[in-house]
Amino acid sequence: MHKLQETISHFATDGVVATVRPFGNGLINDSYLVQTTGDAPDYLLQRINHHIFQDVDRLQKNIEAVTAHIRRKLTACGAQDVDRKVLTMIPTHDGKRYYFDGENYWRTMRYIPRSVSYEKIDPASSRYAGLAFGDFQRMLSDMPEQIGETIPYFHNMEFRLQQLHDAIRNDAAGRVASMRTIIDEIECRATDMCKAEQLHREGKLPKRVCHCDTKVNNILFDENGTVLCVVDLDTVMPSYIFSDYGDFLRTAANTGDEDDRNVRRVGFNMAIFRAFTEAYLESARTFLTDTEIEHLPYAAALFPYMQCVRFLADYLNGDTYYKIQYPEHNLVRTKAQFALWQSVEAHEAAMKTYIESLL
Ligand code: GN1
Ligand code: MG
Repeated sequence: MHKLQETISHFATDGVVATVRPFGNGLINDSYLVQTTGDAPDYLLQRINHHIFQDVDRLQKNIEAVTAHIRRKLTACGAQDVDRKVLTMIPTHDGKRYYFDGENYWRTMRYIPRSVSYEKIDPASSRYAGLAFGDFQRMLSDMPEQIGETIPYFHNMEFRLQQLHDAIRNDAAGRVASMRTIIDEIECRATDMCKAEQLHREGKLPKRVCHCDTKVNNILFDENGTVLCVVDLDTVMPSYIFSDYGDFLRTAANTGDEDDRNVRRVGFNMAIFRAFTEAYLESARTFLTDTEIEHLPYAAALFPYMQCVRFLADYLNGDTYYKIQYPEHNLVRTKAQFALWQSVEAHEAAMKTYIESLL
């Protein structure tokens, strides 16, 4: 039997497996679509990157807690089609949350039928996404289980800069000399960009349960263009609401690609910003503090900046974290995120004015 077919056979799925093929564009885990014959559901089989998610047991427990809580909420409010609005994890035949083959960790969930994800979306879909993230944060605000950080200091800007400094000091791939200009520009703005940690220390900014990987391609839409659910729940953890707001805009409001080789294509799309922000505030305004709202433009700039720092650190380390498709991929990503960050900052005043007009 083919290795992947053998792997899926350990899970308590229905039906007979017809095909297993690579799926999606994630930079961390590997995903496979498992198609079955007849009426049985299809599944998504994933190899968990355990170098990055080192406590797989904890990770899978978190996902179970989060999906169970969302399912209860949806059921309580009489939502239709609940199985397409929240992930269903499939246990192994012996009731475990994942399967370890001696080398790799695997998990399986139901594939949500008739769902699509996009790399690019328009203002109308961004509106749905804004409502969806507000609801997601609200639904998780009273989750009884305590969940911890699945990756310590994941969206902590001070920590990400620290990692960059370590990468510069080690210069493992001998690439630091060629990156001086961009490193200097990053450094100039470091204190300002660490404002979230500063506000948190001063007791002015709470942590809430957030998704922490709200890139556009982690949102599933139905055939009518409304949001079904947010997937890729590995990083659900306590964070500042800036995480979900900012990372969505980083990917959705970029006129170019995350790894665009042509930085002139990269820019901040204000129409997407407006549609998303209006809807997000509509849904999240009931629980956001004034400080959180006031810093949304900062959040929009923070995530391209943070991603630029993370891609650059990985480039300097010799590409050990993100999957790359060609040798300079992390350099191209760094420059594209840098360009996006600059464009977002250029729109800061306009963002502030727009947000004020909504309040
Ligand atoms: C990773 O797995 P994926 O591609 O959804 C990363 C995110 C980054 C993103 C950049 C665990 O997400 O934090 O923003 O790549 N996830 C992790 O594309 O590091
Ligand atoms: Mg993903």
